[in-house]
Amino acid sequence: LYGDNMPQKKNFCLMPKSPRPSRATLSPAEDSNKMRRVIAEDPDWSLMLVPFLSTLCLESIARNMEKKPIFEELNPLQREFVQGKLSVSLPLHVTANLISDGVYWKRCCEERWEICDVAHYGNSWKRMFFERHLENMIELFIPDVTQPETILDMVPLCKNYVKRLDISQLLPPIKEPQKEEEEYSTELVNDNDYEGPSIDHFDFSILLDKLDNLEEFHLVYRVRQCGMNFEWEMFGMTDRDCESLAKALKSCKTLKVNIHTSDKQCRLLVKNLLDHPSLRELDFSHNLIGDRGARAIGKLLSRSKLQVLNMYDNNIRDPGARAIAHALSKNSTLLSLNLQLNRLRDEGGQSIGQALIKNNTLLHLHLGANEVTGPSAVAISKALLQNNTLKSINLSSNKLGVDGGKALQEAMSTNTTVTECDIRLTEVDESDVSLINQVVWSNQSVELQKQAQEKKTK
Ligand SMILES: *[C@@H]1O[C@H](CO)[C@@H](O)[C@H](O)[C@H]1NC(C)=O
Ligand SMILES: *[C@@H]1O[C@H](CO)[C@@H](O)[C@H](O)[C@H]1NC(C)=O
Ligand SMILES: *[C@@H]1O[C@H](CO)[C@@H](O)[C@H](O)[C@H]1NC(C)=O
Ligand SMILES: *[C@@H]1O[C@H](CO)[C@@H](O)[C@H](O)[C@H]1NC(C)=O
Ligand SMILES: *[C@@H]1O[C@H](CO)[C@@H](O)[C@H](O)[C@H]1NC(C)=O
Ligand SMILES: CC(=O)N[C@H]1CO[C@H](CO)[C@@H](O)[C@@H]1O
Repeated sequence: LYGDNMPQKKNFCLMPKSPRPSRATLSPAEDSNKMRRVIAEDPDWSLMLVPFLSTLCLESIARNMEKKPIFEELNPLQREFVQGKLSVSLPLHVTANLISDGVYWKRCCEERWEICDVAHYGNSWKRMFFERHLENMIELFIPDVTQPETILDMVPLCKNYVKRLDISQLLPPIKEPQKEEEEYSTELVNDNDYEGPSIDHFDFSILLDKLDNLEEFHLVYRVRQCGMNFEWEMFGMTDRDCESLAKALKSCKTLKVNIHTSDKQCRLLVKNLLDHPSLRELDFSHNLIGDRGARAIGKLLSRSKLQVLNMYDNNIRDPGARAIAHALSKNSTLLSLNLQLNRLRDEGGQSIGQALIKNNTLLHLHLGANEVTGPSAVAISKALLQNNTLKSINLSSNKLGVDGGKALQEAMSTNTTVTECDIRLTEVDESDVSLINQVVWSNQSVELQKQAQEKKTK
Protein backbone atom coordinates (compact mmCIF):
# COMPACT_ATOMS: atom_id res chain seq x y z
CA LEU A 1 0.00 0.00 0.00
CA TYR A 2 1.46 3.27 -1.02
CA GLY A 3 0.65 6.24 1.09
CA ASP A 4 1.62 9.75 0.20
CA ASN A 5 4.69 9.86 2.30
CA MET A 6 5.87 6.33 2.12
CA PRO A 7 9.20 5.34 0.77
CA GLN A 8 8.65 3.33 -2.37
CA LYS A 9 10.37 0.06 -1.77
CA LYS A 10 8.59 -2.27 -4.12
CA ASN A 11 10.07 -5.49 -2.95
CA PHE A 12 8.43 -5.18 0.46
CA CYS A 13 4.97 -4.63 -0.82
CA LEU A 14 2.78 -7.27 -2.32
CA MET A 15 0.01 -4.94 -3.35
CA PRO A 16 -0.25 -3.82 -6.95
CA LYS A 17 0.83 -0.24 -7.25
CA SER A 18 -2.05 2.04 -7.97
CA PRO A 19 -1.77 5.78 -8.29
CA ARG A 20 -4.28 6.57 -5.51
CA PRO A 21 -4.74 3.75 -3.08
CA SER A 22 -8.04 3.97 -1.30
CA ARG A 23 -9.42 2.29 1.75
CA ALA A 24 -11.45 0.10 -0.57
CA THR A 25 -8.32 -1.90 -1.42
CA LEU A 26 -8.51 -3.36 2.03
CA SER A 27 -12.13 -4.32 1.87
CA PRO A 28 -12.94 -8.00 2.38
CA ALA A 29 -15.01 -7.91 -0.79
CA GLU A 30 -11.81 -8.57 -2.66
CA ASP A 31 -11.28 -11.97 -4.08
CA SER A 32 -10.73 -13.96 -0.90
CA ASN A 33 -9.00 -16.84 -2.65
CA LYS A 34 -5.99 -14.82 -3.38
CA MET A 35 -3.88 -14.48 -0.36
CA ARG A 36 -2.99 -10.92 0.21
CA ARG A 37 -0.76 -9.48 2.70
CA VAL A 38 -0.28 -5.88 3.50
CA ILE A 39 2.90 -4.92 5.15
CA ALA A 40 3.03 -1.37 6.18
CA GLU A 41 6.48 -0.02 5.59
CA ASP A 42 5.99 2.43 8.39
CA PRO A 43 5.55 0.27 11.50
CA ASP A 44 3.66 3.11 13.18
CA TRP A 45 1.22 3.44 10.33
CA SER A 46 -2.40 2.70 10.96
CA LEU A 47 -5.73 3.61 9.49
CA MET A 48 -6.20 5.96 12.39
CA LEU A 49 -3.55 8.23 10.88
CA VAL A 50 -5.48 8.93 7.73
CA PRO A 51 -6.51 12.55 8.15
CA PHE A 52 -10.09 13.63 7.92
CA LEU A 53 -11.15 15.28 4.74
CA SER A 54 -12.11 18.37 6.72
CA THR A 55 -8.60 18.54 8.08
CA LEU A 56 -7.18 18.28 4.60
CA CYS A 57 -9.50 21.06 3.50
CA LEU A 58 -8.45 23.30 6.35
CA GLU A 59 -4.82 22.63 5.57
CA SER A 60 -5.46 23.56 2.00
CA ILE A 61 -7.20 26.75 3.09
CA ALA A 62 -4.21 27.60 5.22
CA ARG A 63 -1.83 26.90 2.33
CA ASN A 64 -3.80 29.04 -0.08
CA MET A 65 -4.66 31.90 2.23
CA GLU A 66 -2.78 34.40 0.12
CA LYS A 67 -4.55 33.51 -3.14
CA LYS A 68 -7.93 32.81 -1.63
CA PRO A 69 -8.39 34.30 1.81
CA ILE A 70 -11.03 32.29 3.65
CA PHE A 71 -11.09 32.89 7.35
CA GLU A 72 -14.13 34.69 8.61
CA GLU A 73 -16.41 31.96 7.20
CA LEU A 74 -14.81 29.35 9.44
CA ASN A 75 -16.12 28.42 12.84
CA PRO A 76 -14.01 29.13 15.93
CA LEU A 77 -12.48 25.64 16.07
CA GLN A 78 -11.57 25.74 12.42
CA ARG A 79 -10.06 29.18 12.80
CA GLU A 80 -7.96 27.95 15.67
CA PHE A 81 -6.72 25.11 13.46
CA VAL A 82 -5.94 27.37 10.52
CA GLN A 83 -4.13 29.81 12.80
CA GLY A 84 -1.81 27.01 13.78
CA LYS A 85 -1.08 26.07 10.17
CA LEU A 86 -0.68 29.43 8.41
CA SER A 87 2.78 30.41 7.31
CA VAL A 88 4.19 33.21 9.42
CA SER A 89 5.76 34.73 6.34
CA LEU A 90 2.46 35.62 4.72
CA PRO A 91 2.43 39.27 3.68
CA LEU A 92 0.81 41.56 6.24
CA HIS A 93 -1.64 43.07 3.77
CA VAL A 94 -3.24 39.62 3.61
CA THR A 95 -3.24 38.78 7.28
CA ALA A 96 -3.47 42.09 9.15
CA ASN A 97 -7.16 42.72 8.92
CA LEU A 98 -8.16 39.12 8.30
CA ILE A 99 -6.61 36.88 10.91
CA SER A 100 -8.01 37.61 14.35
CA ASP A 101 -5.92 37.84 17.48
CA GLY A 102 -4.67 34.42 18.48
CA VAL A 103 -2.18 31.64 17.90
CA TYR A 104 -1.15 32.91 14.49
CA TRP A 105 0.07 36.21 15.89
CA LYS A 106 1.69 34.42 18.76
CA ARG A 107 3.65 32.37 16.26
CA CYS A 108 4.55 35.51 14.30
CA CYS A 109 5.84 37.20 17.45
CA GLU A 110 7.78 34.23 18.72
CA GLU A 111 9.34 33.69 15.32
CA ARG A 112 10.60 37.26 15.28
CA TRP A 113 11.50 38.13 18.83
CA GLU A 114 13.17 36.07 21.46
CA ILE A 115 11.43 37.67 24.41
CA CYS A 116 7.68 38.07 24.17
CA ASP A 117 5.84 39.25 27.26
CA VAL A 118 2.26 39.37 26.11
CA ALA A 119 1.03 40.70 29.46
CA HIS A 120 2.82 43.93 28.60
CA TYR A 121 0.49 44.27 25.60
CA GLY A 122 -2.83 43.73 27.30
CA ASN A 123 -2.56 39.99 26.55
CA SER A 124 -2.97 40.60 22.86
CA TRP A 125 -0.46 38.95 20.56
CA LYS A 126 -1.73 40.86 17.62
CA ARG A 127 -1.24 44.14 19.42
CA MET A 128 2.28 43.08 20.36
CA PHE A 129 3.10 42.17 16.80
CA PHE A 130 1.91 45.40 15.24
CA GLU A 131 3.27 47.69 17.92
CA ARG A 132 6.70 46.13 17.76
CA HIS A 133 6.63 45.91 13.99
CA LEU A 134 5.83 49.60 13.67
CA GLU A 135 8.38 50.50 16.33
CA ASN A 136 11.04 48.58 14.42
CA MET A 137 10.18 50.31 11.19
CA ILE A 138 10.40 53.74 12.80
CA GLU A 139 13.59 52.88 14.60
CA LEU A 140 15.24 51.88 11.33
CA PHE A 141 13.90 54.83 9.39
CA ILE A 142 16.70 56.89 7.82
CA PRO A 143 15.56 60.42 6.98
CA ASP A 144 15.81 61.27 3.28
CA VAL A 145 16.69 57.67 2.47
CA THR A 146 13.78 55.56 3.63
CA GLN A 147 10.60 56.46 1.82
CA PRO A 148 7.98 57.69 4.30
CA GLU A 149 5.49 55.61 2.34
CA THR A 150 7.01 52.43 3.69
CA ILE A 151 5.68 53.45 7.07
CA LEU A 152 2.51 55.16 5.91
CA ASP A 153 1.52 52.07 3.96
CA MET A 154 1.55 50.17 7.21
CA VAL A 155 -0.95 52.51 8.83
CA PRO A 156 -4.16 51.00 7.46
CA LEU A 157 -2.90 47.59 8.51
CA CYS A 158 -1.86 48.38 12.03
CA LYS A 159 -3.84 51.37 13.21
CA ASN A 160 -6.55 49.29 14.84
CA TYR A 161 -4.08 47.44 17.00
CA VAL A 162 -1.45 49.99 18.01
CA LYS A 163 -2.13 51.50 21.41
CA ARG A 164 1.33 52.32 22.55
CA LEU A 165 4.55 53.22 20.80
CA ASP A 166 7.85 52.95 22.57
CA ILE A 167 10.54 54.26 20.27
CA SER A 168 13.99 53.53 21.64
CA GLN A 169 16.09 54.97 18.86
CA LEU A 170 15.79 57.36 15.96
CA LEU A 171 18.42 57.46 13.26
CA PRO A 172 19.82 60.78 12.10
CA PRO A 173 20.16 61.56 8.40
CA ILE A 174 23.23 60.23 6.66
CA LYS A 175 25.90 62.89 6.76
CA GLU A 176 27.29 64.25 3.51
CA PRO A 177 31.04 64.38 3.65
CA GLN A 178 31.97 67.92 4.72
CA LYS A 179 32.99 70.16 1.85
CA GLU A 180 36.33 71.75 2.38
CA GLU A 181 35.23 75.30 1.74
CA GLU A 182 32.73 75.08 4.53
CA GLU A 183 35.44 75.04 7.07
CA TYR A 184 36.60 78.57 6.59
CA SER A 185 33.47 80.10 5.14
CA THR A 186 31.02 79.06 7.85
CA GLU A 187 30.91 82.53 9.29
CA LEU A 188 29.72 83.96 6.02
CA VAL A 189 27.00 81.42 5.56
CA ASN A 190 23.77 82.67 7.04
CA ASP A 191 20.89 80.50 8.09
CA ASN A 192 18.97 80.89 4.87
CA ASP A 193 21.70 79.30 2.87
CA TYR A 194 21.75 76.23 5.02
CA GLU A 195 21.13 73.22 2.92
CA GLY A 196 21.07 70.34 5.31
CA PRO A 197 18.85 67.34 5.16
CA SER A 198 15.19 68.19 4.72
CA ILE A 199 14.31 66.62 8.05
CA ASP A 200 16.33 65.77 11.11
CA HIS A 201 14.68 62.60 12.36
CA PHE A 202 11.53 60.73 11.55
CA ASP A 203 8.70 63.22 11.34
CA PHE A 204 5.96 61.97 13.64
CA SER A 205 3.44 64.50 12.44
CA ILE A 206 2.79 62.39 9.36
CA LEU A 207 2.01 59.35 11.46
CA LEU A 208 0.53 60.02 14.87
CA ASP A 209 -2.70 61.64 13.73
CA LYS A 210 -3.50 58.52 11.74
CA LEU A 211 -3.12 56.11 14.64
CA ASP A 212 -6.58 56.44 16.08
CA ASN A 213 -6.04 54.13 19.02
CA LEU A 214 -2.72 55.44 20.22
CA GLU A 215 -2.82 56.08 23.95
CA GLU A 216 0.78 56.02 25.01
CA PHE A 217 3.86 57.39 23.41
CA HIS A 218 7.43 56.99 24.59
CA LEU A 219 10.29 58.44 22.66
CA VAL A 220 14.02 58.76 23.01
CA TYR A 221 16.14 60.60 20.52
CA ARG A 222 19.26 58.49 20.50
CA VAL A 223 21.09 55.86 18.51
CA ARG A 224 21.71 52.47 20.02
CA GLN A 225 24.91 50.60 19.39
CA CYS A 226 26.55 53.48 17.56
CA GLY A 227 29.92 52.08 18.54
CA MET A 228 32.93 53.95 17.17
CA ASN A 229 30.74 56.33 15.20
CA PHE A 230 29.59 58.02 18.35
CA GLU A 231 28.80 61.71 18.06
CA TRP A 232 26.85 63.81 20.48
CA GLU A 233 24.58 64.87 17.66
CA MET A 234 23.15 61.39 17.60
CA PHE A 235 21.61 62.02 20.97
CA GLY A 236 18.93 64.57 21.48
CA MET A 237 16.36 66.20 19.32
CA THR A 238 16.84 69.23 17.16
CA ASP A 239 14.56 72.25 17.17
CA ARG A 240 12.94 71.08 13.99
CA ASP A 241 12.27 67.68 15.55
CA CYS A 242 10.72 69.48 18.43
CA GLU A 243 8.38 71.47 16.26
CA SER A 244 7.24 68.50 14.24
CA LEU A 245 6.81 66.40 17.37
CA ALA A 246 4.76 69.08 19.06
CA LYS A 247 2.58 69.26 15.98
CA ALA A 248 2.26 65.49 16.01
CA LEU A 249 1.29 65.33 19.67
CA LYS A 250 -1.39 67.93 19.18
CA SER A 251 -3.43 65.54 17.15
CA CYS A 252 -3.22 62.70 19.65
CA LYS A 253 -6.05 61.59 21.85
CA THR A 254 -5.67 60.48 25.46
CA LEU A 255 -2.00 60.42 25.85
CA LYS A 256 0.84 59.41 28.08
CA VAL A 257 4.02 60.94 26.83
CA ASN A 258 7.57 60.17 27.83
CA ILE A 259 10.21 62.11 25.95
CA HIS A 260 13.86 62.86 26.56
CA THR A 261 14.60 66.51 25.93
CA SER A 262 16.64 69.45 27.05
CA ASP A 263 15.32 72.43 28.94
CA LYS A 264 14.85 74.57 25.87
CA GLN A 265 13.12 71.86 23.90
CA CYS A 266 10.95 71.03 26.84
CA ARG A 267 9.69 74.60 26.74
CA LEU A 268 9.06 74.42 23.03
CA LEU A 269 7.19 71.16 23.38
CA VAL A 270 5.16 72.27 26.35
CA LYS A 271 4.22 75.50 24.63
CA ASN A 272 2.68 73.44 21.89
CA LEU A 273 0.86 71.19 24.31
CA LEU A 274 -1.01 74.00 26.08
CA ASP A 275 -4.77 73.48 25.95
CA HIS A 276 -4.26 69.95 24.67
CA PRO A 277 -7.68 68.44 25.16
CA SER A 278 -6.62 64.97 26.20
CA LEU A 279 -3.07 64.94 27.48
CA ARG A 280 -3.24 62.98 30.73
CA GLU A 281 0.26 61.92 31.62
CA LEU A 282 3.54 63.62 31.01
CA ASP A 283 6.81 61.95 31.86
CA PHE A 284 9.91 64.06 31.52
CA SER A 285 12.07 61.99 33.84
CA HIS A 286 15.86 61.87 33.43
CA ASN A 287 16.26 65.09 31.50
CA LEU A 288 18.05 68.34 32.08
CA ILE A 289 14.96 70.41 32.59
CA GLY A 290 15.61 73.47 34.73
CA ASP A 291 13.55 76.30 36.10
CA ARG A 292 12.51 77.78 32.78
CA GLY A 293 11.20 74.43 31.67
CA ALA A 294 9.47 74.05 35.02
CA ARG A 295 7.79 77.43 34.55
CA ALA A 296 6.48 76.31 31.19
CA ILE A 297 5.19 73.17 32.84
CA GLY A 298 3.49 75.25 35.51
CA LYS A 299 1.66 77.03 32.77
CA LEU A 300 0.76 73.74 31.19
CA LEU A 301 -0.68 72.52 34.50
CA SER A 302 -3.11 75.40 34.62
CA ARG A 303 -4.05 75.01 30.98
CA SER A 304 -4.50 71.30 30.52
CA LYS A 305 -6.16 68.31 32.12
CA LEU A 306 -2.91 66.70 33.12
CA GLN A 307 -3.25 64.09 35.88
CA VAL A 308 0.20 62.63 36.22
CA LEU A 309 3.39 64.65 36.02
CA ASN A 310 6.74 62.97 36.42
CA MET A 311 9.76 65.26 36.64
CA TYR A 312 12.00 62.68 38.29
CA ASP A 313 15.72 63.43 38.00
CA ASN A 314 15.88 66.90 36.51
CA ASN A 315 17.44 70.19 37.38
CA ILE A 316 14.54 72.04 38.95
CA ARG A 317 15.37 74.50 41.76
CA ASP A 318 13.12 76.64 43.87
CA PRO A 319 11.98 79.13 41.18
CA GLY A 320 10.75 76.23 39.08
CA ALA A 321 9.14 74.60 42.08
CA ARG A 322 7.34 77.84 42.91
CA ALA A 323 5.92 77.97 39.39
CA ILE A 324 4.65 74.41 39.69
CA ALA A 325 3.30 75.12 43.18
CA HIS A 326 1.48 78.18 41.94
CA ALA A 327 -0.23 76.13 39.27
CA LEU A 328 -1.06 73.45 41.84
CA SER A 329 -2.77 75.90 44.14
CA LYS A 330 -5.09 76.94 41.36
CA ASN A 331 -7.60 74.39 40.28
CA SER A 332 -5.27 71.97 38.57
CA THR A 333 -6.38 68.45 37.76
CA LEU A 334 -3.12 66.86 38.84
CA LEU A 335 -3.36 63.64 40.87
CA SER A 336 0.27 62.65 41.03
CA LEU A 337 3.37 64.81 41.15
CA ASN A 338 6.88 63.39 41.16
CA LEU A 339 9.74 65.82 41.73
CA GLN A 340 12.19 63.28 43.10
CA LEU A 341 15.87 64.01 42.61
CA ASN A 342 15.71 67.69 41.80
CA ARG A 343 17.13 70.56 43.84
CA LEU A 344 14.08 72.22 45.31
CA ARG A 345 15.66 72.98 48.72
CA ASP A 346 13.41 74.48 51.36
CA GLU A 347 12.18 77.41 49.30
CA GLY A 348 10.82 74.96 46.79
CA GLY A 349 9.57 72.41 49.32
CA GLN A 350 7.75 75.03 51.33
CA SER A 351 6.04 76.50 48.31
CA ILE A 352 4.78 73.05 47.36
CA GLY A 353 3.53 72.53 50.91
CA GLN A 354 1.75 75.87 50.90
CA ALA A 355 0.16 75.11 47.57
CA LEU A 356 -1.29 71.94 49.02
CA ILE A 357 -3.15 73.95 51.64
CA LYS A 358 -5.12 75.68 48.93
CA ASN A 359 -7.64 73.67 47.04
CA ASN A 360 -6.08 70.93 44.98
CA THR A 361 -6.58 67.41 43.85
CA LEU A 362 -3.20 65.87 44.49
CA LEU A 363 -3.13 62.29 45.82
CA HIS A 364 0.51 61.34 45.40
CA LEU A 365 3.51 63.53 46.13
CA HIS A 366 7.14 62.53 45.72
CA LEU A 367 9.77 64.97 46.95
CA GLY A 368 12.52 62.44 47.67
CA ALA A 369 16.17 63.54 47.43
CA ASN A 370 15.57 67.24 47.06
CA GLU A 371 17.66 68.70 49.87
CA VAL A 372 14.52 69.82 51.67
CA THR A 373 14.68 69.96 55.48
CA GLY A 374 12.56 70.71 58.55
CA PRO A 375 10.69 73.80 57.29
CA SER A 376 9.40 71.92 54.25
CA ALA A 377 8.23 69.07 56.46
CA VAL A 378 6.41 71.61 58.60
CA ALA A 379 4.75 73.16 55.54
CA ILE A 380 3.61 69.76 54.31
CA SER A 381 2.36 68.89 57.79
CA LYS A 382 0.24 72.03 57.79
CA ALA A 383 -1.24 70.97 54.49
CA LEU A 384 -1.99 67.55 55.93
CA LEU A 385 -3.77 69.15 58.85
CA GLN A 386 -5.91 71.29 56.59
CA ASN A 387 -6.74 69.23 53.60
CA ASN A 388 -7.16 65.49 53.48
CA THR A 389 -6.62 64.53 49.91
CA LEU A 390 -3.04 63.26 50.01
CA LYS A 391 -2.71 59.49 50.05
CA SER A 392 0.98 58.92 49.60
CA ILE A 393 3.97 61.04 50.47
CA ASN A 394 7.57 60.21 49.74
CA LEU A 395 10.14 62.39 51.44
CA SER A 396 12.94 59.87 51.62
CA SER A 397 16.57 60.99 51.46
CA ASN A 398 15.99 64.50 52.75
CA LYS A 399 17.35 65.79 56.05
CA LEU A 400 13.99 66.48 57.65
CA GLY A 401 15.53 66.18 61.11
CA VAL A 402 13.89 65.71 64.47
CA ASP A 403 11.63 68.79 64.30
CA GLY A 404 10.42 68.05 60.81
CA GLY A 405 9.65 64.49 61.86
CA LYS A 406 7.74 65.63 64.92
CA ALA A 407 5.57 68.00 62.88
CA LEU A 408 4.82 65.27 60.37
CA GLN A 409 3.98 62.79 63.09
CA GLU A 410 1.55 65.19 64.78
CA ALA A 411 -0.17 65.99 61.50
CA MET A 412 -0.44 62.34 60.56
CA SER A 413 -2.09 61.45 63.84
CA THR A 414 -5.00 63.74 63.10
CA ASN A 415 -7.65 62.78 60.64
CA THR A 416 -5.60 62.08 57.50
CA THR A 417 -6.02 59.70 54.61
CA VAL A 418 -2.34 58.90 54.15
CA THR A 419 -1.75 55.23 53.44
CA GLU A 420 1.85 55.53 52.32
CA CYS A 421 4.58 57.67 53.84
CA ASP A 422 8.20 57.06 53.05
CA ILE A 423 10.55 58.87 55.43
CA ARG A 424 13.56 56.62 55.20
CA LEU A 425 16.96 58.29 55.46
CA THR A 426 15.51 61.54 56.77
CA GLU A 427 17.09 61.69 60.23
CA VAL A 428 13.67 61.65 61.85
CA ASP A 429 13.51 60.48 65.46
CA GLU A 430 12.91 56.72 65.81
CA SER A 431 9.83 57.16 67.96
CA ASP A 432 8.21 59.48 65.40
CA VAL A 433 9.01 57.07 62.61
CA SER A 434 7.26 54.26 64.43
CA LEU A 435 4.24 56.43 65.29
CA ILE A 436 3.92 57.51 61.66
CA ASN A 437 4.20 53.92 60.51
CA GLN A 438 1.44 52.92 62.91
CA VAL A 439 -0.92 55.51 61.44
CA VAL A 440 -0.03 54.42 57.93
CA TRP A 441 -0.60 50.76 58.72
CA SER A 442 -3.90 51.35 60.44
CA ASN A 443 -5.08 53.53 57.56
CA GLN A 444 -3.96 50.86 55.12
CA SER A 445 -5.99 48.23 56.87
CA VAL A 446 -9.02 50.54 56.94
CA GLU A 447 -8.52 51.05 53.21
CA LEU A 448 -8.25 47.31 52.61
CA GLN A 449 -11.42 46.67 54.58
CA LYS A 450 -13.22 49.30 52.56
CA GLN A 451 -12.07 47.72 49.33
CA ALA A 452 -13.15 44.30 50.50
CA GLN A 453 -16.58 45.66 51.39
CA GLU A 454 -16.90 47.36 48.03
CA LYS A 455 -16.11 44.08 46.34
CA LYS A 456 -18.77 42.33 48.40
CA THR A 457 -21.46 44.86 47.53
CA LYS A 458 -20.57 44.47 43.89
C1 LIG B 1 -10.65 76.39 36.86
O1 LIG B 1 -11.88 76.64 37.48
C2 LIG B 1 -12.64 77.58 36.82
C3 LIG B 1 -13.86 77.80 37.68
O2 LIG B 1 -14.38 76.59 38.15
C4 LIG B 1 -12.98 77.09 35.42
O3 LIG B 1 -13.72 78.06 34.72
C5 LIG B 1 -11.71 76.81 34.67
O4 LIG B 1 -12.00 76.23 33.43
C6 LIG B 1 -10.87 75.84 35.45
N1 LIG B 1 -9.64 75.63 34.77
C7 LIG B 1 -9.16 74.42 34.56
C8 LIG B 1 -7.89 74.36 33.84
O5 LIG B 1 -9.73 73.41 34.93
C1 LIG C 1 -9.70 77.50 44.95
O1 LIG C 1 -9.21 78.42 45.91
C2 LIG C 1 -9.28 79.74 45.49
C3 LIG C 1 -8.66 80.60 46.56
O2 LIG C 1 -8.11 79.84 47.57
C4 LIG C 1 -10.75 80.11 45.28
O3 LIG C 1 -10.84 81.44 44.81
C5 LIG C 1 -11.35 79.19 44.23
O4 LIG C 1 -12.72 79.45 44.09
C6 LIG C 1 -11.15 77.77 44.64
N1 LIG C 1 -11.61 76.92 43.55
C7 LIG C 1 -12.25 75.80 43.77
C8 LIG C 1 -12.63 75.02 42.55
O5 LIG C 1 -12.54 75.39 44.89
C1 LIG D 1 10.16 56.55 47.88
O1 LIG D 1 11.24 56.86 47.01
C2 LIG D 1 12.33 55.98 47.12
C3 LIG D 1 13.42 56.49 46.24
O2 LIG D 1 13.03 56.48 44.92
C4 LIG D 1 11.89 54.60 46.71
O3 LIG D 1 12.95 53.68 46.83
C5 LIG D 1 10.74 54.17 47.59
O4 LIG D 1 10.25 52.92 47.17
C6 LIG D 1 9.63 55.18 47.57
N1 LIG D 1 8.62 54.81 48.55
C7 LIG D 1 7.40 54.45 48.24
C8 LIG D 1 6.50 54.12 49.36
O5 LIG D 1 7.02 54.38 47.09
C1 LIG E 1 -12.22 62.69 59.07
O1 LIG E 1 -12.24 62.92 57.65
C2 LIG E 1 -13.36 62.37 57.02
C3 LIG E 1 -13.21 62.58 55.54
O2 LIG E 1 -12.13 63.36 55.24
C4 LIG E 1 -14.62 63.06 57.57
O3 LIG E 1 -15.76 62.48 56.95
C5 LIG E 1 -14.68 62.85 59.06
O4 LIG E 1 -15.78 63.55 59.60
C6 LIG E 1 -13.42 63.34 59.75
N1 LIG E 1 -13.39 62.99 61.12
C7 LIG E 1 -12.99 63.81 62.07
C8 LIG E 1 -13.04 63.28 63.47
O5 LIG E 1 -12.60 64.95 61.83
C1 LIG F 1 -5.79 57.35 59.51
O1 LIG F 1 -5.26 57.32 60.80
C2 LIG F 1 -5.55 58.49 61.57
C3 LIG F 1 -4.85 58.38 62.91
O2 LIG F 1 -5.09 57.16 63.49
C4 LIG F 1 -7.07 58.62 61.75
O3 LIG F 1 -7.37 59.81 62.43
C5 LIG F 1 -7.72 58.67 60.38
O4 LIG F 1 -9.11 58.68 60.50
C6 LIG F 1 -7.30 57.47 59.55
N1 LIG F 1 -7.82 57.65 58.21
C7 LIG F 1 -8.55 56.74 57.59
C8 LIG F 1 -8.98 57.05 56.22
O5 LIG F 1 -8.87 55.71 58.16
C1 LIG G 1 -10.46 69.97 48.57
C2 LIG G 1 -10.52 70.57 49.94
O1 LIG G 1 -10.76 69.89 50.90
N1 LIG G 1 -10.27 71.87 50.01
C3 LIG G 1 -10.23 72.57 51.27
C4 LIG G 1 -8.82 72.77 51.74
O2 LIG G 1 -8.77 73.55 52.91
C5 LIG G 1 -9.32 74.84 52.74
C6 LIG G 1 -9.12 75.55 54.02
O3 LIG G 1 -9.41 74.77 55.12
C7 LIG G 1 -10.79 74.71 52.37
O4 LIG G 1 -11.34 75.98 52.15
C8 LIG G 1 -10.91 73.92 51.09
O5 LIG G 1 -12.26 73.71 50.77
